[in-house]
Amino acid sequence: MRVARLVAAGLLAVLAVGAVAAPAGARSGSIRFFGNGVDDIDRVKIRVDDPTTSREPPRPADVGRTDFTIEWWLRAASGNDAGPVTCGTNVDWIYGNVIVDRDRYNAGRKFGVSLAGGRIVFGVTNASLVSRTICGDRDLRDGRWHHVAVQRRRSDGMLWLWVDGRLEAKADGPNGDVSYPDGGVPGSYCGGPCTRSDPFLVIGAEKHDAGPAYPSFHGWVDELRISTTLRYRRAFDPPRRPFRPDAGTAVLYHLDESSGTVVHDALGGADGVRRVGGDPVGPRWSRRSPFA
Ligand SMILES: [Ca+2]
Ligand SMILES: [Ca+2]
Ligand SMILES: [Ca+2]
Repeated sequence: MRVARLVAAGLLAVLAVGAVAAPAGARSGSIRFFGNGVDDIDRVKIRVDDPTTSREPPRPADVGRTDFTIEWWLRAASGNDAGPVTCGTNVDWIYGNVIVDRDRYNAGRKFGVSLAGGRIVFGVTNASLVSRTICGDRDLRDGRWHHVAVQRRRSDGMLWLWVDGRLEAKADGPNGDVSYPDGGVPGSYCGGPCTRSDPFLVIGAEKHDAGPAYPSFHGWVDELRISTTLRYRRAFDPPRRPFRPDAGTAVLYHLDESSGTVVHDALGGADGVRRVGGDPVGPRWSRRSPFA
């Protein structure tokens, strides 16, 4: 009985590994953004809501109803010139070079991450428009890859910011559900309703193209994982290889595509779109990787 169970467990482990291993011949890579910040290009867009209906199945990238962790690797290029912001009870993360944007224009239940004065900045606003922005302390504009993780606890709104496995900031943030409201109607602040920006998670750019005061990220992003759990509770060694999906994984982007406009979610439920354009043309698939 015991042996049979062990054999079964081993078989399951083999099956699980086989199911998520990278296909033979796949190469590692990342995606490079150029900070264009105009015309809905130079970014990756992942839909989190369909504003025409409130009766659709849950979308995996629409986190905030539970705890969450958003993490990825980044390598800053030149051009991330946004100055430091004042951290505290505000939305000032929007003035950094925006890397992860789940904003809603002039509405609550939103969050995002940027680089301000080269430091990682993470902010959350709840349904009552109470906001909190927390700031890292190390300038990441050094040409190296860095692992960044931001976390939020649903029960009390606690926020954490980790860089290369070290806790750089922590604060008690606004409470409540910050997921995208189902069928939420975007406000008319984008030359009409913000239907092209609000209901998306945007990577690598400020989603509304609201102007030069709200700049976009210049550099590389790799291995973006969003989890519905708190991944980190103490200092940790940054991961040395790509993630494999587990029970806490909501979406996972290896960014190894090297061609095409589809940005594949390793779990298959939340493919994104690479919106290409600008000068220089971005975003571009890159062979750079923190795992080389
Ligand atoms: Ca990759
Ligand atoms: Ca709180
Ligand atoms: Ca929703």
